[in-house]
Amino acid sequence: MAQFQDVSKQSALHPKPAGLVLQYGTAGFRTNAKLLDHIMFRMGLLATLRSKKTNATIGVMVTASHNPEEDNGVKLVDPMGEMVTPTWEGYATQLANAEQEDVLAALKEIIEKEAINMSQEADVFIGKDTRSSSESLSKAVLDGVSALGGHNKDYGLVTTPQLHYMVRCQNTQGKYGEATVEGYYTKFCHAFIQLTKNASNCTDDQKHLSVDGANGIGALKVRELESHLKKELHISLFNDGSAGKLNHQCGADFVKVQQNPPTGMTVNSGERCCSFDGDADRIVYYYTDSEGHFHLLDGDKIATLISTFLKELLTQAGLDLEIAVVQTAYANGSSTNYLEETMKVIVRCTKTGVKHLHHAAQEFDIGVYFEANGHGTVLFSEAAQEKVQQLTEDSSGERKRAALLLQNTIDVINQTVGDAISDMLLIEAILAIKGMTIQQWDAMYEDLPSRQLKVKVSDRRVIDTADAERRAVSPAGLQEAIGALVRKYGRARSFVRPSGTEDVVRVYAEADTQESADALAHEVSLAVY
Ligand code: NG1
Ligand code: ZN
Repeated sequence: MAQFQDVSKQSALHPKPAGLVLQYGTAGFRTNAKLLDHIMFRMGLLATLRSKKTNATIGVMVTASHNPEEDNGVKLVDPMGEMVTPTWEGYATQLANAEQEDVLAALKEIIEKEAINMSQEADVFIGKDTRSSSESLSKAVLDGVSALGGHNKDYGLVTTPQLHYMVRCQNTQGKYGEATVEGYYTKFCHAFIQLTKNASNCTDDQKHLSVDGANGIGALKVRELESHLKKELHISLFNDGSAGKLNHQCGADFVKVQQNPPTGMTVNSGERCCSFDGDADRIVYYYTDSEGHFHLLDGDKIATLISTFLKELLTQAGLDLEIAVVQTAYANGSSTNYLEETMKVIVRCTKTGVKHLHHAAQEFDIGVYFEANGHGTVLFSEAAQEKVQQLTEDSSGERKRAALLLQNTIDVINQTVGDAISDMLLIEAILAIKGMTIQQWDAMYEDLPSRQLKVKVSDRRVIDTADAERRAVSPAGLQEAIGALVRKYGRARSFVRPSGTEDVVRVYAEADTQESADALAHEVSLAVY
C-alpha cells in the first residue's frame, strides 16, 4: 500500500541508533534528546494508529518535565485526556525498539492485533515544552503522523496539562470547554473569579503569590494567564526563562527533593510562594518563617487542603458523596495518618505514576489524587457532577451557596491530569474563601522528617517490588535488610524502587527526626548496592 511506502521512506530519515533499547516508562519515553528522533517519528505513527482505532483525537506531548534541559521525552494522550492504556504502552515499547529494517513489520503487527481499519481518518494534537530540542523532535512526530495520512493540529508551546485538556475538549465536542489555549484560560479563570467572590475582605497582601516558573513553559503560560485573572491574584513571577536554565536549581522537583527554596527567587519571610516543574503539571508551595526555616507544603498538604474544603462543602450542601484521597508510598506518614484518623476520609495507596493514581481515583464519587511531589488533581464522577448541578437548581440559602461553590470548584479543576496552573487557582481560591494563611494551612499536621536519595546501580531492574512499591521482593534479602535498618529508628519507614524516568534506584526514608531520616536513607542506599 502507498501509505506503507511513505512510512518506509520517512522512517529512513529518522533512523534508530542500532541496539538502542528504551522503554515507555512512568511518563512515556525519556532520555537524552539526541537519542529520540526515531522515537518521535514512531510515536507519530503510533498516535495515528491509536486515533484510527479509537475514532478519536489523540495527543502527543514532547517534554521531559523536570529532567535536565539536555533530555527530552514523549508521551501519548488518550481520548478523554488520560494516559494511554497499558497495552498501547507495550506497543509503544515494541515499535520504539524495532530495528530499522523491522519497523514496518512491527507496525503491521499492531494493526493486525488491534484489527485497525486503515481507511479510518486520524487526528493527532501535538504540543511541546520550551527545550531547545523540542522544536525538531516535534517535527519528527508530525512526519510520523503524515506518513500514515493522519491530520494534525500543532499547538506549539503548551504545558502538558494544556495538551491533555485540548484532547478532551475535542473528543467531547466542546462539552468540557473549547479546545484552544484561550478557551483553557477562559474556563479556569472564570471559575476562579466566581469562587473568589465568596472571599470576604481579602486584602491585596493576601492576593499576592510568588511563582517560580522553573525557567520553563509554565512561566510563559503564567504571563498569558495574568490578564484573565482580573486582579484577583497578583503574581510575582521568577525564573521566567529569560536568564536561567530549565529546572536548574529551581522548579517543583528541586524544591521538593532538596527541601530548599529555588535559586533565582526572592523569598520574603512569611510570604506564600510556589514552584512549577518544567512542563507545569506539578506544583508545590512553601514559605520561610521569621527564623529563616523553610516550610514545604507538598502534594500531600495540597490533597489535605482540597479534601478538607470539599468535605466541608459536601456537609453544607447536604450531599452524600463518597470522597477518597489517593496517594503513593512517597506520601508522608503524617499526612496519611491525618487523613484517615482526623479527617476520616478513605485513603488508597497505588504505585508511583499518575496513571495508577488516576485509575484508583475514578472508583469514587470524588477522588482527590496527589503524588507527594505535587502532581495531582481531583476527579468527579459523572453522577456526582449531575447531583451538584441539580442541587444548584433545587436548593436555596446555605445549601445553594455550597452547591454553587462545588460547581465552580469542579470547573476550576483540570480533571484530565495534574495541572500546576489549575491547581494553583484552586488552592488560591480555597485559601481566600477560608481566609486561611499559608502558615495555618501548614499547621493542619506536621510532616515527619523525610529524605529521598538516588542510587546508581548497574541494573536497576533487578529490584522488584510489591504492595504498591512499599516492599522489595527481589533481590533476595533486600527487604529483610531494610526491615532491620528501619527497626533501629522511631516512627521509621523506608522503601526502594527503580525509577521509571531515570537510570537510578530511588530510596525513601522517614523517621521521627531529620538526622534519623537522613541516616536511614543513607544506610538503605548502601544495602541497595
Ligand atoms: P520515577 O522516576 O519513576 O520515580 C518520577 C516521579 C513520579 C512521576 C514521574 C513522572 C517521584 C519519586 N517520582 O517518577 O512521581 O511524577 O517522575 O514525572 O517523585
Ligand atoms: Zn512534569
